[in-house]
Amino acid sequence: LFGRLERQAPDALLAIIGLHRADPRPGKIDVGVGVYRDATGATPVMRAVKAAEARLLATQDTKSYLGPEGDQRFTDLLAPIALGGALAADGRITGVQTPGGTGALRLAAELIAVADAERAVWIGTPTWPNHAPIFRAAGLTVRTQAYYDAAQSRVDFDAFLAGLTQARAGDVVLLHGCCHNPTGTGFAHHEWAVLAKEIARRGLIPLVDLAYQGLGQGLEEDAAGMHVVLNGVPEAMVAYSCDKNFALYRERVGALWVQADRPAMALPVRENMLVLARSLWSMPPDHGAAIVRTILEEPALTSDWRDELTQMCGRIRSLRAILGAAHPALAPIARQDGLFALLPIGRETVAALRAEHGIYMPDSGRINIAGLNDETVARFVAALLPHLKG
Ligand code: PLP
Ligand code: TYF
Repeated sequence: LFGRLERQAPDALLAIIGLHRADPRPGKIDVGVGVYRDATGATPVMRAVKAAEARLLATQDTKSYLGPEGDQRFTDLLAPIALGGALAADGRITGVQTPGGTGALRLAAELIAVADAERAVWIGTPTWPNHAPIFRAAGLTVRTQAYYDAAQSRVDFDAFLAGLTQARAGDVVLLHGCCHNPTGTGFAHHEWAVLAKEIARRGLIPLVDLAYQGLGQGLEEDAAGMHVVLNGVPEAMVAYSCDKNFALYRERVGALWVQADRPAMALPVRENMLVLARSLWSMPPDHGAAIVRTILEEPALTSDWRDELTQMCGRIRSLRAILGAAHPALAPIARQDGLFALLPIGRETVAALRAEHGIYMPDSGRINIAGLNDETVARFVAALLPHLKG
């Protein structure tokens, strides 16, 4: 049986962690994998998370099974933050805990497939390399449409809208809710409104991947575009990750919300989500969701979490401002959001930066802004400038 298997390449983004670690040069810079780093290069456990873990250790009296929905109080407390108060109270929307944003995307894919396996999923390019494989793994057809104008380092909104005209009514459109991976670009507020109208008019179903809420402009701001879409269409899905905004990465914390077209459909939708979850992972891991629940149950912890997140977001924004001011070709970075930016350089330059300067990024030229600090950003820019045009 296993003799039939072919070799597989490792995840290119995760491989950079090992390459950087193996480099003995003291001044090496890791702008590879997308995790937040503080000014010392660490990805610390957040204060509120530590406090919540201490409480859980002291008070948790069972590890017995929950159910396929996971910690429902976690999902219910998270809903007003992700969806806003009005949508969180909307009887058409139902949500369950998932193993990270990846689990939410996979559950969404499986739900689409059981409802109608003929629906295609439309994905703007470029995107997170795991998106297409997740939908294909559920047996769905993935189609791509242009999203990014590399020459201008901005969203090509006209091309994205033109891409939607190719979709059939009932197809699913994947949207990054904020902090686009890998480009850092996003739709302007008026573009979200146009998009919502177009999606509704064409009978498409938006699936919003919200993996970085609070790391762009702020918790409320980062979800505002998504709210416009949810309010403008009958059916929608939200794949949410707490792994970045609570820095819980390996704990695998996320949620999937599905908006049905009428309240009576929320229950059948939910029952199907639970059946699918049972065969995918039976029930999601508890610890990370219990941490988030504990933080959101306690106003003092919630406010400390928000403060630390705001500070993380501020650090990213100030690094963006420094990069944007360094060269005209980098100026768009100052106007973009989140951890990522796509540098206007080719693979040869990526290889040269790695070989000559110990600067690690994927071949796409995507950088994790938070991999820099006030000292390394100057060296990074100095190494990069000779390779930029204009
Ligand atoms: N969606 C995007 C755009 C991401 O960059 C990531 C990153 O890991 C995810 C989803 C998945 O997040 P998680 O680690 O919670 O599975
Ligand atoms: O794009 C990134 O760097 C993050 C982290 O298989 C990540 O989304 C990368 C690859 C992967 C899982 C997470």
